[in-house]
Amino acid sequence: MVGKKGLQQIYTDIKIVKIQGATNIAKAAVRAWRLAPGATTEKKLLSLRPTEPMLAHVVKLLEEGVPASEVMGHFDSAQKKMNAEVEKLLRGKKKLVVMTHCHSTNVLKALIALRRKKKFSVVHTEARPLYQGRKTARDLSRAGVSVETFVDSGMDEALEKADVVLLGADALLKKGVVNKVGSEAIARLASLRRVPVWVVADSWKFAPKGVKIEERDFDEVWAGAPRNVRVRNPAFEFVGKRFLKGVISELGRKSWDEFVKAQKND
Ligand code: RUB
Repeated sequence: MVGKKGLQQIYTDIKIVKIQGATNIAKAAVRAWRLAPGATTEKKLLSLRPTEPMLAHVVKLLEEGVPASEVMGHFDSAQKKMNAEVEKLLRGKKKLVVMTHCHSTNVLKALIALRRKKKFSVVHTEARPLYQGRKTARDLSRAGVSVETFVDSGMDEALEKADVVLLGADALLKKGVVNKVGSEAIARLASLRRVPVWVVADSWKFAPKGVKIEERDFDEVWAGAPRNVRVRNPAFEFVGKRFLKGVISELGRKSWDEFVKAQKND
């Protein structure tokens, strides 16, 4: 009975974005599977966040019989490799300012690991309407990193200060990345300013067939909007590979095409 209640809680927390970000969602899926392995759990998990291929990848592995402990172990070992690659990329830079958007576990953990090796600061945007950027600011501040927070519409001001942009990813596609709405504008502006943009992401987010972009409840943006006003709330957007230097994953630092080549494309 306790298990069942715990399971419902996991579903609700994923749905209402209390559990948020691709890695945390995938880890929560493993916890749900441990409570109730089988087809019903699989179906329910897959229905919760359509823009999260890592969730689908993890569920497939569990369904094929890969032990939950092995799946969980992947996240930490992949993260360590990403941390090392981010350090290699950034260690030479003096007075480093890193820009990021929303909240990405892969980016955050890499930056927190970098903090032990060198001094840098972070500029970031809030990620309206759910303000996941504030979680980024809190996590970094706790780790002793100086942070400047900008409203989303101040992204160009933030970019003016940045030496590099590190974006997380929900889905890695053949032609670019799907990440939190706002990522595309940041990447386009960064390319005008010649600030390099790298995606830091676990390769389990690769989705060769693409993903459905989730549009969330309009109430998150404007509850009680006037009649004739249609409030739009797309949670994610696609950023083409031409705006990206490439992807830093557990497979190393690669250009987009090199990364895609290293994947199974079926
Ligand atoms: C979060 C978001 C993040 C990626 C990062 O969106 O877009 O950039 O999920 O993934 P939401 P990770 O808050 O709507 O889930 O955390 O694995 O780095």
